[in-house]
Amino acid sequence: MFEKILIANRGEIALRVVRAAREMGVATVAVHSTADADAMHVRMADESICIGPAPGTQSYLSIPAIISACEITGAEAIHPGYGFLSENAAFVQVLEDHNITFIGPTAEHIRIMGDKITAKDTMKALGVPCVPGSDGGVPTFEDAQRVAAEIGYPVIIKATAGGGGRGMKLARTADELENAFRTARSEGKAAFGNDEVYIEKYLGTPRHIEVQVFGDGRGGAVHLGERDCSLQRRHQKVFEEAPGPSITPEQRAEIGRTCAEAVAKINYAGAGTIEFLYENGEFYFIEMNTRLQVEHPVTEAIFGVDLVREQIRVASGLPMSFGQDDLHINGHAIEVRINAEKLPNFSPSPGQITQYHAPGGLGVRMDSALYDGYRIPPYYDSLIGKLIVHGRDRQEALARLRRSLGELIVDGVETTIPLFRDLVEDPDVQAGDYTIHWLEHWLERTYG
Ligand code: MV4
Repeated sequence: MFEKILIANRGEIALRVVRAAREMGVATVAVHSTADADAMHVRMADESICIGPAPGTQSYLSIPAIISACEITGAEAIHPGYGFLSENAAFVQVLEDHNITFIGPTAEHIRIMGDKITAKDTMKALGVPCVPGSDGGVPTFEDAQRVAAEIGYPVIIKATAGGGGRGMKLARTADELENAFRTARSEGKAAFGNDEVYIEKYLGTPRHIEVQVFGDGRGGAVHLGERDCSLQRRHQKVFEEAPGPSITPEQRAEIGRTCAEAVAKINYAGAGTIEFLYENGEFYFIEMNTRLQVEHPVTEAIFGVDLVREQIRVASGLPMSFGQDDLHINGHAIEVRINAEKLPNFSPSPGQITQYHAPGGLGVRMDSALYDGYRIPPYYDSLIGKLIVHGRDRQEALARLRRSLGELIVDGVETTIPLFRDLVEDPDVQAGDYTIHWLEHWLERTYG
């Protein structure tokens, strides 16, 4: 096991990693920008080191600064959290060259999944069901016309370097194809320096279902069921739950086994998420994320495992502490993302916290780096906390969500807490009856 690891992140996820490491007897190094000198992750870690000025590009994204911090503190490994450098293959390559262990998959696996065409080709070859569409990239408009006619409209054009909703264009009819094709290409070129695109059949009313996988890097892998993350606004997840309310145990076992076998075959190491669109009882692969995700706690709650502990174990060369037969779902969990944002437009609301009170009690987990008097800096993501509730069933989880939202106090800034107090009362949410478009319609209806 490592003696000391460095956490190349901030906020609640940095704290999350400190907690797992401390329980394992592993010392932690926090890194921080000048704007984060008073941050909770800095206070809670065993040591800390300043890596640069406030903007993320000059601190949490600065590869030289982070490697220097590792060399100075003698940390043997880096946990990247999510965002920042967590899916940066070049960073992982540099760490390999410096003999610093990356707590995550190889640079090669990150590279494969970062290019969406290569990711889809790879998954298809591994037996994972994919959205019908082009076989690889579509170089010319004439190719696009041919493929779209074959699969039928509506189609969606996606930039291979995109993902998470960036660089996508819908063509409802043949009339719209040329514009969609050219726009997706030029946006891909402008945003990512890559104009390669691919085409898929557009699914109109799917759910976003993602399967949690975990590999040991030596051909062993398990799945930890799925999460339903359909409730999103502008490709930002807002409310996530596990298990998915629309997924049967038989479907879970089948898609789970398919995913675990796929990542086992490529010797994948660590935590990964295989994203699907789910419509009319069928799963269609869209992307794979090669990191720990924000919403991992709902999976932890229902399986009773610590995914960060497992990441650290596997990265240090130890075997996983559980196999597929040890993994059983217990109850239901829901996470809501508390952002420092002002409704109804979700505009950022940084500032000083005048009062913070976290909810508690049975089945309630609050992952947050907030404290009374903390100043939320304006430079970073607006996520300030995650409230995760767990119950014996979905009804109990919802009751616990309503109850714990009543206890939660975050004063001094605007937050998304009132949104969740409204959402939890909605009949569709209570029934688990929603698709990826439900929230945007509800917001329009509810807040105008
Ligand atoms: C799609 C789709 C419909 N059909 N692909 C958006 C984010 C990226 N991960 C993939 N996305 C979509 N891909 C096909 N073939 C609809 C979306 C989509 C979406 C997906 C998941 C969650 C929310 C979404 C909101 C709008 C569009």
